[in-house]
Amino acid sequence: MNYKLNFDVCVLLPTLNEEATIGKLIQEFKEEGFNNIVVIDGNSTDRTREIALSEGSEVILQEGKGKGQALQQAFQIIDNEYIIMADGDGTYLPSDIHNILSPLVEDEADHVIGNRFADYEKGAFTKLNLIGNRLINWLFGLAYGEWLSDILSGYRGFTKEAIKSFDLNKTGFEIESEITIESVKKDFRIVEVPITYLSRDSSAATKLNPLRDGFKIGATIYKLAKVHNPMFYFGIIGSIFLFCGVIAGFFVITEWLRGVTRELMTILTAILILSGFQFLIFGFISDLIVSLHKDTVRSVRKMIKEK
Ligand SMILES: Nc1nc2c(ncn2[C@@H]2O[C@H](COP(=O)(O)OP(=O)(O)O)[C@@H](O)[C@H]2O)c(=O)[nH]1
Ligand SMILES: [Mg+2]
Repeated sequence: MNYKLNFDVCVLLPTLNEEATIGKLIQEFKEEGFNNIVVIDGNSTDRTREIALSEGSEVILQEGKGKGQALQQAFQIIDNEYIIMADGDGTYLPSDIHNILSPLVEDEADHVIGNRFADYEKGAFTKLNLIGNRLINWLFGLAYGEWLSDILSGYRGFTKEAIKSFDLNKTGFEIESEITIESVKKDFRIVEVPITYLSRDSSAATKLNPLRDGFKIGATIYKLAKVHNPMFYFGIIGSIFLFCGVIAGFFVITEWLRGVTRELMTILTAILILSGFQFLIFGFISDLIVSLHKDTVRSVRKMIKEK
């Protein structure tokens, strides 16, 4: 089914030096029936803005730096009922937009993620990309209890209500994680749909550094879990302390069996194990507080809705 002009849709494309692909991309979205296209450009030094304008899209110059800042700025300005975002690098198919839009307009989702792992071209992901993505999706599931296949996808759709309620602070490539976390925290319905993922045009390099950005994304998922799943947040710290304590304790006992008493190591072992338990208990208590708080928020929401 084709979902087009009857709905108030904005297609949002963040770009940074994508002159090789942006023109064709805009043309193809128009062929699919979507004429309201906004390019948010990160001060490209090539002809990206010029091409985007000549293809009839609206072009906004981003004020700060990073894909995250660009999206935050665009989300504030755009006021359409549905917002679909995609990369400007031609790795996503404009024809897949119907898959993304359909759960939104059918009122089955508030946030739709295009799952790139459903169908990807050979070479679209490096080995490191594949491992990194798998790890990050797993960490996300563990921390937020929502087991998704592709939380880092750049092809997504949102309702206006969802977009306007997001509290976003990340300026770089952590933005996709932050958006997904915000959706889970605010109880929005997330649906994943299959899409096709192509490899990048050989003349344009990715702006993502897999190790540096991968690490930043992992750290964001972990840190933002503090107020959502404190048992996970403090549990990890507690487990590390306990693990070190057990290793130190093992050493102390084997030495003691040989007739040598290691006083300092014994003290260290005790501190590590006690601190580990403290963190775990702190996690349990925080978890209780968060659960109670969530119940209260739900009741308040229900009351507001029923009014
Ligand atoms: N406006 C803006 N867009 C950016 C910035 N960095 C990357 N992008 C765009 O965001 C999209 C995703 O970046 P990309 O390098 O393809 O990351 P990858 O898909 O994870 O390899 C592309 O369309 C980039 O041109 C930025 O700092 N500002
Ligand atoms: Mg890309």
